Amino acid sequence: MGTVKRATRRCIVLLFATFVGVGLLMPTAHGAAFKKEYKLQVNVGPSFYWGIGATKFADLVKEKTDGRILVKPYFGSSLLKGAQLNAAQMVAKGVIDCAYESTINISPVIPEANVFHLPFFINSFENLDKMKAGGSGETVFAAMEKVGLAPLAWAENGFRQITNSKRPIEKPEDLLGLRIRVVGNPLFMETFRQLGADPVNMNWGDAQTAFQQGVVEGQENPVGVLIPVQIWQYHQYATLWNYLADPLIIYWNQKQWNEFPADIQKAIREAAEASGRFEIALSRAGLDDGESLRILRDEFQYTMEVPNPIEFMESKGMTVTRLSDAQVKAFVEATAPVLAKWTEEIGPELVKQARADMAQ
Ligand code: X2X
Repeated sequence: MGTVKRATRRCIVLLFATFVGVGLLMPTAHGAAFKKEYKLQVNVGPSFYWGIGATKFADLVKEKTDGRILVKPYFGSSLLKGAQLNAAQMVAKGVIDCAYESTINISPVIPEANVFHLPFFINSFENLDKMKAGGSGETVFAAMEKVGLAPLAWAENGFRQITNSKRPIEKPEDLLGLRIRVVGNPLFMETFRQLGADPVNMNWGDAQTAFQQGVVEGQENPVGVLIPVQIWQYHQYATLWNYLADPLIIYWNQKQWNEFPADIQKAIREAAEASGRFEIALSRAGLDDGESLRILRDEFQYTMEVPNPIEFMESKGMTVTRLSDAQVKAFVEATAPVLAKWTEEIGPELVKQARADMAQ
């Protein structure tokens, strides 16, 4: 019996020593504390430019951290059961680790993000880039930091265009009574009501079924969304009106972010920036002066499957309407009350800042 007891004691001593030893060997604050997988929220599917950007981000994080950090994209808002507008709240709480997400979907938590969604306010890539790089972008990032989010970089869904199954939209009256699916952000509902349309809000997952079933007659999304959903199957008419921009932001739960060692933070931030540059070029390819196609080819050795999205939609039988400056002016005037009201909601200072950024 004595031998058994002694053996047991020796065993306990050994175990204890092992624990102490491991404890001493283990890096104390960081290192060993990484999760097996970091969940990345993405509202759309993997074949959208936005989804391709999210996959690129995950790949680059793995590469740049030598496999220490593994990010897994969860597409179609599967982590949120489709409730796209809850993304920022869930990342702030730490229920989801990070997101590759639209400024529209962040707006319930960050009302400042609606500065990008004011109707007929931005209208060009150049203006959008000036806002992101200027005080407007800074204000949005600072607001995120205040609620427990760490913004890392910008990407892009694109300027949103309208499609419908009834008629070409050339003037505000053409929208009268059209049942249009919009995202559940009140600014979108009010913009379309102001134009005389009949907006209904639904999550993206439900929207795709609604297009198929003809529950709605129209919708608004950038070409990077119109092409993968093959919108021409449901809507014959598209109007390129650039009525508002939809940037994406790559962001992380702030508490978790602050606990990462500096080298990991640096690697992830670089991955976010590079994937954002790549994804913005995908979203703009064929829509700018050729710069985005050049970036894709020279910097990423990437050949676009659809180098000219507008021609591509036309080749599928769509009637694509481009608005003249005078036609755009009619929409600017028709939506002016919404712009005025939402300037107050967002904060006149931020809207003033946005105008100053664009005038740079
Ligand atoms: O819901 C939409 O329309 C989408 C896919 O563009 C966004 O997530 C904002």
